[in-house]
Amino acid sequence: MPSTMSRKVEQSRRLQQRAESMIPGGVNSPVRAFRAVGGDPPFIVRGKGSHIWDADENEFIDYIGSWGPLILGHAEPSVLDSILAAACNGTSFGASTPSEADLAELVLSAFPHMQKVRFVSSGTEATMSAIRLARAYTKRKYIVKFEGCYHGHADALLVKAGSGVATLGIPGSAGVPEEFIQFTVALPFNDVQAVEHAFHKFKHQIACVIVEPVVGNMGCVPAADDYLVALRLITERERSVLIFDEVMTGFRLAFGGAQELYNIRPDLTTMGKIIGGGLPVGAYGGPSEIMDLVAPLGPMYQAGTLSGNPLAMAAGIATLKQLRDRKQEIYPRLEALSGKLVDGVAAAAKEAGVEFCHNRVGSMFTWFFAQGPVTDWDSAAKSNTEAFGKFFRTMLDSGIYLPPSQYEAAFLGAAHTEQDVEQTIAAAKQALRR
Ligand code: HOZ
Repeated sequence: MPSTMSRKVEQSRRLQQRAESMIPGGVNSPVRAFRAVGGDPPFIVRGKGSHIWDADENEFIDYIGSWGPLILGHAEPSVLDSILAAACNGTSFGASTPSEADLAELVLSAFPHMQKVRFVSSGTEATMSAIRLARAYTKRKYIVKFEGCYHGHADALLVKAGSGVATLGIPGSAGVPEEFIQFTVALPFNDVQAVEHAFHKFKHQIACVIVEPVVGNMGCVPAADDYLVALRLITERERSVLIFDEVMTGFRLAFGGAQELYNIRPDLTTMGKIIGGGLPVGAYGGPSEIMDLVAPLGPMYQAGTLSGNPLAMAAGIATLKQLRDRKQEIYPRLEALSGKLVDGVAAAAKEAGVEFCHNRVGSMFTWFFAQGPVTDWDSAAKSNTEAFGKFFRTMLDSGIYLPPSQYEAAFLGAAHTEQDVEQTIAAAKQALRR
């Protein structure tokens, strides 16, 4: 069980210093450096189920789950077996392997609007490619995205982006020439009028609207009632492509993602995380009418040496098969356990008189240190990030590993137990009282 108070940090601190001498910030993805919350980032050496251990042998209940992919938990036996079996046959060929169509079949079975899917190696590649495809299909230049949404780090998408960009308070990114973002229109999330206005202003010029149907990258922020319906209706009317970025929500909120949950069919869907079962993967898909523009069938070019990598396919297949076969059990349980956790901590905050609100959809959630409601980037940005940092550090010292940023969603998985949840609520009670 996780220790109740205070953790050893000597080994992690030594590893961080070593990494810092060679890797920018000592990390290969900025949020991991804990700049927004302070303290020593634990160096993780092992995970099993819902728990992870660091180099100082501290044990944590993990609510990051590798930022979403590990819905079945760490080192899940069927996923490991599948990866090992694939690895024994070789790790990469740069040629087609049978497992690519096996994973494609599973993905297409869950997302009825998709007739074809292309695998890439990350969510960034998936969204970047989907946008290129939308531009190829419509022969238009402008794209609409929403403030606080994050769709990877392609140049044109680093405009008012969420995730690490929001965490570090970077307005955009250095190194992105103005000309590269001149066709990116960033609008407030959950504001239908802003979308109508943009389509009026850029008449017949908007290739696509890309949206996280439940935002996970400014913390968890759900779409308001009928917002996604409005986006669907407007994009249809304007013959613009609607892209659901389901990198986080795909196979998490339901087997068929947010589009199943809300019963809305986008034109293109991007995915990542869960479909790779913890190995690097991304995907984009849609109807053949659009997907057949992708090379070699059509003129939209996109390629990758490790695309469709057999190990990633194996991990994804094992994960999706479990989710498919156990969906009647897994998703209702995720809903119930996440509800208990999120409400339990919210009640503790109320009792402690802390300014606090929460958002949750299924097993994605965020506790905001803000009065709320948090419905868009402006309201999320009102959060007291100092109070969040304090809460985060106290929870970490109590063996609870939350995302080290107010602006990243937390995830619960199938391996979490009632005991994990009770222990987390108890730790939060103490932390909030302080
Ligand atoms: N910004 C990523 C999640 N939204 C974090 C990825 C990582 O650090 O692994």
